[in-house]
Amino acid sequence: MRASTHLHQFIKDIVDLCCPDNVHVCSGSDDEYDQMCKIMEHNGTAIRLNQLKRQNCLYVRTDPSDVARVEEVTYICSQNKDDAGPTNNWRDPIEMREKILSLFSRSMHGRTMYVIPYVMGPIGSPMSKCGIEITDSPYVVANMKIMSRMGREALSLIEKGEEFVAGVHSVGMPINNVNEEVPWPCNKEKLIAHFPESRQIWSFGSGYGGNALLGKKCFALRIASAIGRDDGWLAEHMLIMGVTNPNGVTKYFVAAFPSACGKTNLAMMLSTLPGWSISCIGDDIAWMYFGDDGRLYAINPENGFFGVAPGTSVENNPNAMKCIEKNTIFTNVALTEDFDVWWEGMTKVPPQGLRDWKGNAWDSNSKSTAAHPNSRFTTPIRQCPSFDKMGDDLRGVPIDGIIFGGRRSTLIPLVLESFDWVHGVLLGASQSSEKTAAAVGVVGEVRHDPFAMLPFCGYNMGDYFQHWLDQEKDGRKMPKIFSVNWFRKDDNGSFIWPGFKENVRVLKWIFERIDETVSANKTPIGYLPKELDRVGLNISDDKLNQLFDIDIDGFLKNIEDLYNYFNIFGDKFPKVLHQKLNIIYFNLKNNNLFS
Ligand code: TSX
Ligand code: MN
Repeated sequence: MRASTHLHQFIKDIVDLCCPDNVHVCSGSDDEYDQMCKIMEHNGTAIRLNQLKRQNCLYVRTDPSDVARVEEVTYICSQNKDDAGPTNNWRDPIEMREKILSLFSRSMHGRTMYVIPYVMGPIGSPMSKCGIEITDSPYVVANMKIMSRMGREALSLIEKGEEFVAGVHSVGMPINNVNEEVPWPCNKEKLIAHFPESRQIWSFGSGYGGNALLGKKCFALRIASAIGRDDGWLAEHMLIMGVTNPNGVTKYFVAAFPSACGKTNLAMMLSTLPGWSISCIGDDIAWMYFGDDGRLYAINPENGFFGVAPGTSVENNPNAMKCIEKNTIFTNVALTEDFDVWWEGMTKVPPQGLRDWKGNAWDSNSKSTAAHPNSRFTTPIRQCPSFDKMGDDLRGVPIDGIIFGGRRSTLIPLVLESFDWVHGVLLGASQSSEKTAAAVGVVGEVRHDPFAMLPFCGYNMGDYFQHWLDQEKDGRKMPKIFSVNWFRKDDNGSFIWPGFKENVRVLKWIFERIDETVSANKTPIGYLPKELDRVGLNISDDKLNQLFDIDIDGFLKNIEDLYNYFNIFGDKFPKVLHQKLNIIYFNLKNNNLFS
């Protein structure tokens, strides 16, 4: 039952357990992709979209109960409970294996079992890693073809003895009689179990997104973060972008944001500043290591975007709109009369004759949204007009800046530079975001989300903070660390900063701080800009000042809340971070505004 490192034994074990009717080892060819599309169309899972508007695109509706990641039933099954930590669900690996055996027993009966060999990261990169995902879902096969380097090359690496992360996925709906198939098979009972020590993933009951595309959150974040802890590198929930100045000098940044902060928009953004341009390496995950030259390098383990559709428009993210013109899978968006797609925020006025994500006729008087708030596009990264060819570089790109973001209507300034590495790590650990209407819960409530890794860290988050601190070593050129917040509001409740393309002004300041060509004010909370480039920007001095105003009482309360939050990590919370927080608290309290 334990997945052998030998592929053929692994396949045989899973066949014996899951009892599929057929086994298909994926080649990753375009013909095979077409075959998956045909199966989905035949089963009613997918509809082919209008070829003239969306060439080679599929429209998929999931079961209404299977629309998002299932964090409540996501487990880290380390030997010791303490290795999962206070932010993860833990189960004893032996108990979990028993549970898995019963769930997966005969779970693929009547179905084809697909064996997906894939590589996360550019093939040939020393940073890349192999995986095998066994699944009974053709939707997963098609999505994995877009999201990873899937097929023959991966298989040949594994057959030559390359280690791989073993993943088993079943929608959990065996077919006992023919004609029993439904458009979106899934199971009421769901389970996602990670075994960081034996590098295994078992996912049952859901066919959607991060639950089912095991290369993404399960492997590239949860399992990879645990491998990174052991082997001295970082697997992070970060976009990777290039910023090029008018002299043609490019610097690369990584940035971590909680959900609903527009991370994909930032990764693909355009620039309003003449001569400045932005390029995209990735929008979700970065694997990072320090090279022999002492610099930090990053690769994007992914090969596509699995982006949230609602809010994406020609105005907000023209590059994303270009990406999704062809070869894209749309899931849970709305369908137009002429077989195109639509979602809230795509255009101001919805088209006539829409069908919503559940297949019902929809108009603007309908109570629910036409597209599900978590509806998605799966699209190849190379279709992004701003895709940076360094994204294929085997060594990765050198990282000069690390950015931590959040959605905060008060307190947190537009941009701030940390005093040093330890303070930067504290900024990451302190990341938080206000809930939006798109998520369940109270709108405006502040949720802690350290490093935007809360649901994705595969080990104890206290150890994770220490692992970040441990990166600082003699001989290494540590990237500067920044905090950003596009979402500060004025007294009328309006966003102060225009955001989007204008964020390039903030990136310019960060770029020039790294180059040491622009000055800053030292304050108790970090370095703030003396001035931002505001040529061509219609914003008053007063408004600009509001973006950097330090509300001392509010900040002190914020820090008190952080002390409480960090208590959940107990002894694992690094002392130096606590000390750093004490210093900031002390200086604020004593009104030491420095300048
Ligand atoms: O993605 C966003 N970014 C980053 C873009 C590169 N969003 C959307 C977040 C939802 C997922 C933003 N929303 C950003 C932003 O920088 N800023 C805001 C807030 C905002 C919203 C609307 C306006 C301005 C700011 N509209 C006008 O000013 C007209
Ligand atoms: Mn993400």
